[in-house]
Amino acid sequence: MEIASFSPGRGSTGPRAWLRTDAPAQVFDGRWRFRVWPGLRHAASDPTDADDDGWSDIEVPGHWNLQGHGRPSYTNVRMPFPLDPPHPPDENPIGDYRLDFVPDAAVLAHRRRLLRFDGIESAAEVCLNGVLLGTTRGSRLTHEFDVSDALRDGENRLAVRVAQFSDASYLEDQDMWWLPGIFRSVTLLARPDGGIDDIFCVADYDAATGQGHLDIRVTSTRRAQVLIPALRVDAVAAGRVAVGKVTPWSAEEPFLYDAEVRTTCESVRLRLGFRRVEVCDTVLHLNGRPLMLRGVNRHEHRPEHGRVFDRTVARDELVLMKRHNINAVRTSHYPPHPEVIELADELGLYLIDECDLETHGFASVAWRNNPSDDPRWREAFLDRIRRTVHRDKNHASVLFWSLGNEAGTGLNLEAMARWVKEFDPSRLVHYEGDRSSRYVDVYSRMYASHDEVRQIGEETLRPAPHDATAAELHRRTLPFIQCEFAHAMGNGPGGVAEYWDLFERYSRIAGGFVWEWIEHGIAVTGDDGRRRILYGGDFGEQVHDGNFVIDGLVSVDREPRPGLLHYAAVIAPVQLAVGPRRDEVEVVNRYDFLDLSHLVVRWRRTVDGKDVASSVIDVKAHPRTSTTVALPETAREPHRFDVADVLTVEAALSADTEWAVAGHIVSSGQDVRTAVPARPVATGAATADTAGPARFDAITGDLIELAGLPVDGLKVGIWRAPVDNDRFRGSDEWDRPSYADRWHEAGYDRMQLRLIAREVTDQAVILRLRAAPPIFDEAIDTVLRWTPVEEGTVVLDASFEPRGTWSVEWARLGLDLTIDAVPLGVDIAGRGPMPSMPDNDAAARFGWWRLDAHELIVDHVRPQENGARLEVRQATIRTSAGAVRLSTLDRPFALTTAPWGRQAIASARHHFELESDGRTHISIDLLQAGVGTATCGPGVLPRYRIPAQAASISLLIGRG
Ligand code: IPT
Repeated sequence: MEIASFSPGRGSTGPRAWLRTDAPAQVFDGRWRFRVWPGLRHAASDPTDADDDGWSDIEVPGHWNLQGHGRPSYTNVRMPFPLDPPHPPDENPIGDYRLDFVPDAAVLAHRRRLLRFDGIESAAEVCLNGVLLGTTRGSRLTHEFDVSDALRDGENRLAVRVAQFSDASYLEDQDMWWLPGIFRSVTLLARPDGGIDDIFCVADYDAATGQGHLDIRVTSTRRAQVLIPALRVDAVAAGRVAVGKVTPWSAEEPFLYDAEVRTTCESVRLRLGFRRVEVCDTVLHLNGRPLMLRGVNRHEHRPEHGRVFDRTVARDELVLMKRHNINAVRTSHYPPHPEVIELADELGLYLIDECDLETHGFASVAWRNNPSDDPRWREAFLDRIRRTVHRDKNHASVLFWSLGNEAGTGLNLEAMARWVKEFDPSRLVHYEGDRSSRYVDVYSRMYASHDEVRQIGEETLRPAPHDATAAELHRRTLPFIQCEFAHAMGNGPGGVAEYWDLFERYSRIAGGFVWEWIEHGIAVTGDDGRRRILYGGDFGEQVHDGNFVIDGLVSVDREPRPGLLHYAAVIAPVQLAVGPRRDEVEVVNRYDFLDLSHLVVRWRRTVDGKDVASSVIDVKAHPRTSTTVALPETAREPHRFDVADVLTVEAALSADTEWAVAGHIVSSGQDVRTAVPARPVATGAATADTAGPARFDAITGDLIELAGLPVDGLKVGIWRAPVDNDRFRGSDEWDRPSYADRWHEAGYDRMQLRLIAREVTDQAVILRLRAAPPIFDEAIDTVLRWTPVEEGTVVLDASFEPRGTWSVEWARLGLDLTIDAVPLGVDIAGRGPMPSMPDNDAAARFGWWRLDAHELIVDHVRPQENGARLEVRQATIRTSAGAVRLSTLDRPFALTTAPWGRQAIASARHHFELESDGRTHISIDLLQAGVGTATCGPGVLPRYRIPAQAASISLLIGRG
């Protein structure tokens, strides 16, 4: 087997569209026989050998290292073996697959037959009945072999030898698990004589006239007809066919026409969406209108099955995207299973369909010998893009062909772009690595900072400098997208709303794609029988990139992380803002095509947790316009309240769609008016060690009992268990250590408390404390004044005054305490129901939320700070020993409640290592820093950082 060449695979028939046909087919998914060798030199010379020793059963499609043979391994950019192209390492598992089968009579009835492989990682050699059919390269690409002669009536033996690594690995260095095997279906296809071998159909829409046209090319020896019943089209399928007025396709209204292309021998079903994508004067247009891409990067991943496709799961994923206002997917970094493209057509998602190409490993040597610029690899590059484009060329959802990801620059990429432009001028070419944008149709970047995005937005509004190069002048004519931004790793990403403001502000900017959709954890069963989610390094890899593979908006089981909910609110296609006098709602229609008639907009007024009025308002607005709608008197007539008077406006679907039911909320807005309870009168019942329901240690002054509960506190906290973004240096501060390191260096994680003085008056117990990190001389002088008030309650006035220089910003500023009982839940009047961080909070609405214990924490695969609810005004913390109630008497606070402490979180490497310590850990934070997106991109924006500062809060505390 040849696995060290520069060439594409050999022996397959030319690439063509993946078509739905009535020609017979036989799918070979199921149990195959399998054996694995440690390297090619060990492998039996004859992969088809009759001997049954050493073979066992395996599931196809599947990855062998998720089925008990070897172990998965993860690297991001770096190659797990020496950069020695085109050679794979000697230590290179070789899997032999074998299938004995009898072809269906229906297939045998046709003289021509093809054997199709939709995905084999990384290189295969295919033999049928001892005849070598050829080899494959391009793991996520389709390969077909002509088996007309090799196929027998009766018993057949198919043998496929697969190399885990090959020359192809150098071109497939995507940030994901290395998962070898036949992981997509294998199908035997009958090819009727006079049948339809290929179709290339461009369904074009002319927005000026409303007319549709088909440009259709059919590969057949017979004459083909195209039929579109809904348009009464019955025409010869050749060249340009006018089809009259059509309803155009868009993600907002994914209108598809069922079509049939047929000869006398075969019929193929197509679902056609008429649309036109183009660039008009720096603006991305679809169907004659500007287009905004609200995107995510989607890898194919399932925790138990890797990249093996499951239609139900994939459909659910796309539905979940639609429910979260996502309208675009970059198929990072390879073409997904072909049915994903069909689903995108049906559900309405714009695609950047990306070629299976990434040579990122060469970045480790400053791109020396990068295959992208080495003529020996040229055919391999061209083969990959041809297979990508041919397979998916008939789909409305595909607006862009992407040449690949992170492959540097070079002649081979240019050649790919040229081929695409020539073959399919109806779509746009995308490639991020071409910074000068010489051979692409859109200027694309990843993780550009807010400032840079602003500059890019502005540059097309100003004349180019007189010495601008031709490339620069060309780039200035292009729309801009961020093909990756807002790295959704762990608790984050922060700063998305600020990006989106910029995307909305400049017409040149056509949106962006969050990195990334799903976390790629791998599920295994632990010794305790429980399911565990693992990441890089957990399988004993020598070279790995740890939890960098856990960076999604949804968990591995596709449960939304808070980041997804907030992203959905940021990109919501309708924005609702209640006017300051509550007399009107400003409605911004950000849809590109819809006029809001598909939505019901309702407002609701909630006073101290009770709904007091609501009604539906009539809203109409053309796409990309805004309007104001009056609110009735009941929205604002005076009402007494103790905590909050909240007006919430929600826009919901008025009818069921393919992806959500009527009533599904697309967007919401709020006006919140708050009040604070009057400060109760002191009862004058303080003693040396009690202040109403608060009891203090006679020696240390520590709080030991609160509202009848055994507690430990109060401590002053300025540190958090680092989130992933805290552990990395942001692109804005490359030259500085990460915040996690800075906090640790500065001792913030080891604060000490010194009691300066305890004063007891008949009104209050006053504790003067100095909270300070070890080693240095900064300090926070803290005064805790406990004033017993009416029956069983106490007012705590806490004030903080920093002393010294404090050169590192704080993670937060708050009071920490633990209750010696397990948490049962928390009821808040505050922003929720989901957790938020100050720069990642767009979806959090003020409300009276009842949260159960499991809702207090987010099970991040790698533990980190999480679970804060912001702007809380009242909270009841429920524990197994009873409840305590807090209300602010002035500013709101952020509340974090967890069954474990921050040190435990920070030192655990996996969620499953965390065990409740039987206590309830509570933080009442006056200030919290944002999280930013430093794992890739800029760190926390300055406005969300917290330099040392004085602050104070007054709380009323009692039994819950
Ligand atoms: C960028 C990659 O394109 C993407 O695949 C992923 O690895 C992401 O980073 C990080 O999760 S490349 C990076 C060097 C900016």
